[in-house]
This record gives sequence, structure tokens and C-alpha cells, in this order.
Amino acid sequence: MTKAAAFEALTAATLPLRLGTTEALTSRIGSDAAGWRVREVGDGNLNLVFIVEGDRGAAIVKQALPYVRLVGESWPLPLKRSFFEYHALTRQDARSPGMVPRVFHFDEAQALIVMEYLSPHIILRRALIEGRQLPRIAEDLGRFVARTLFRGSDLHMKARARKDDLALFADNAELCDITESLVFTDPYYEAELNRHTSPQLDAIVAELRADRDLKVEAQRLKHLFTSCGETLVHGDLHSGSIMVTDEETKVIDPEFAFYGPMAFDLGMLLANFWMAYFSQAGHETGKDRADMRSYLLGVITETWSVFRSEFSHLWRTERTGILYDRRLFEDRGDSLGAEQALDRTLHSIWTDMLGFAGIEVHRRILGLAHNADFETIEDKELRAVCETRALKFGRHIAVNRHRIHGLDEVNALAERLEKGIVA
Ligand code: SR1
Ligand code: MG
Repeated sequence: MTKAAAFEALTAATLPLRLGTTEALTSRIGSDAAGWRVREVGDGNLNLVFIVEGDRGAAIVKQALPYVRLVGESWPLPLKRSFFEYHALTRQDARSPGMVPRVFHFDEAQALIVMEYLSPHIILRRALIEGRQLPRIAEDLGRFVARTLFRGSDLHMKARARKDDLALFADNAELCDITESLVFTDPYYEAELNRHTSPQLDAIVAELRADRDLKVEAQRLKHLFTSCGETLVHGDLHSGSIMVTDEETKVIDPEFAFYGPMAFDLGMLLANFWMAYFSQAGHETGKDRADMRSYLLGVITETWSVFRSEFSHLWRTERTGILYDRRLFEDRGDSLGAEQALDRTLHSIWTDMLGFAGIEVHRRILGLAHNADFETIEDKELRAVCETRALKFGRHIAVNRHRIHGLDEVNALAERLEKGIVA
């Protein structure tokens, strides 16, 4: 048996030499490796991403680094996240076909994945900052989340298969640890790597860190995150993990995948739409963004509604797992019982979704990993105004999540904060 070569990070210069005979690549982009054009374009926090163009096409080569790129070698991170990304992509593709990039090749020792180059797609976050209204995102993402969450759970899978997957993804502990610290804990105390717009936000940051109800709620949500292995979640479903054109939506980067709570992906996704909403005032150069703001609130409402209806459809047609056994309900003529159970399931996803969303908003303003929606607002005073509104919004939906009954109420709060009606 030949021994796998030791890991070595690629560079634009070494990539053609090292992958020039990889059939999965040469068969798609052409075998004249000396003529390949290679650009490193990774702008995420963790990995290297190369676009490789040959005379017959292009592909993406994504490689994990043994540390957190955003911070440097002082923060080691295992290469095996690439293994989890590969396995998550194959499962997402089976559960929601056409919604993730096609994978052509995986090399575990080199922690690299060769996959489809999505073009002319751009990162959704960038599109929303530019004020572009994408017609398909709510429908595509609502359906993607419903399908992946439902079909990765005990509602649908055979118990043995789900437990095998639960065990497989349990080893993604270091990436879970990032979320456990960066999302649920660090924002709420003076953690070393935190930063915020200062001095403008100093007072509200101190207030939030002294807010007992908020901290308890954040820890309850963390408890849910660590202990509720219901389904295979994407684990990092923000607008930087989505690529779009007007016609197509693709979900990328599932390296944080693990068995977690149903509501986590939805909470993160909707939080990023709400942050896009609150940041619009900072991108209003010349043209008013009122239309964009109402588009974003509409996207939130539609994403949730598509999610609900697709999840309900799957509940009625694909409930083949060990939960809410049909023999107890439909087979005995008690369809209403199955509907009652569906209502209760959706209600708890709703409540937890609000909590995760509120916490995600906070960590992007108070923690280490900020997002470009706010960061690209150059006027610090204006950025702080946008961030303050978002922080108050996040606090409200996290703490009051059990008393909030619908998106009309949540979006109305967002509008009042945006207009300065609520202090
Ligand atoms: C140290 S990693 C920081 C963040 O980047 C990723 O995209 C995740 O969102 C993570 O929390
Ligand atoms: Mg990522």
C-alpha cells in the first residue's frame, strides 16, 4: 500500500505541478497544466480557495489549512474539517439536489476538494450590500433548509443510518468549539479577540454584557446547540456561505456541519437577512434603499413560509423514520394527531430559530468574526447607528422568543428600530 503524501499547503505556483495529473481536474479543465491560470481567491476566515482555469473549463480547488486563516498559526485547527465538508456536501446534494456545488475529487491527506466553479455567481452578502434583489433566494433557501433538516433527521432516516452519521460528524468537535465560543459565549464578556465599533458602542456593549436575562438565554441556546443532535445542520449558513445569480442559488462551505438542532441553520440565515436590513442605511450612497429594505423583510417572511410548507409536505409524505410513527396516527385514521405533532414541532423550531438569530446578530457585532454588511460602512458614526439597532433587535428576539408569535411582529419591530421609533 502506498503511503499518502504528507500535507502541504498549495500555492498558485505549485498547484499545476501537484494536481496536473489529477484526472478529475484534467478531464474537466484540460490537461495542459503548464497553461492553467490559477488565482487564490479565498476571502473566508479559514481556508485557501483557488480558481483554476484551463483551455476547456474551470474548477475550484479548496484546501484547508492547519490553522485559522483569520487569526494565524497561533490558532491551530485540524485539517479534517475538509473531510466533514466533503461528507456534508454529498448528503446535502442527495437531500436537496442541485443546491450545492458538484464535487469532482476529494483528497483527505491534502485536505482538498476539487469542485464546480460557480460562475457568474457571486456571494449573496456582496449582492445584498450592493442593493441587488435576488428573485429566487427565499424559495430556494427555504426549500433547501426544509429538505436537508427533515431528510437528515429521525423523521426520515433509518435509525441505524442516522446514528452512524451522528457518530461520524461528532468528530467535528473543533469546529463546533469555534461556534460554541464565538457565537454563544465570547460576545457576552470581554474575550481577548472580541472587537466592536468603539467608543460609539461602548455603552450598549457594557449594558448587554450586564444583561442577566440575555446571558441566561444565550447559554440556554448554547445548551441546545451542544445537546440536541436532531439533524445534520450546515452549521454556518450565513449570507457568505451562499452564492447567487438571478436564476440560481447555491449553498457552499458546510465545513461546520454536525448533528445539531433543527432551528440553528434557519436562525443563522434569517439573522443575516436582518443584518443586511439594518445595514442598508450605511450603503445608501445617492439612492434611497427603502425598496431594498422591504425586499429583505419580504425575503425573511417568504423563506420562513417556504420552509414551513416544504417541511409540512415532507412530514406528510416522507415521514419514514422512527419518530411520530404513522402506525400511531394516519394508519389508525388519526391524521389530525400527526398534524398536531407537526404544529408542535414547527412551533419549537420557530421559537429556537428566533433565539439563534438574536445571538448570531450579536456575535457579528461584538465578537471576533464580523461581517461585511456593517464592516464596509466607512462612516463609523453611521455604522454604530446601524449596529445599535441590530443589537437591540437581537436582544429582543432572543430574550422574548417564547412570547413572539409571528414574523409580522418581528419585522414590525425591525422597522420601528430602523426608523428610530423605538429607542
Ligand atoms: C475563527 S472562524 C470565525 C467564523 O468564520 C466562519 O465562517 C464561522 O462563521 C466562524 O464562526
Ligand atoms: Mg465558511
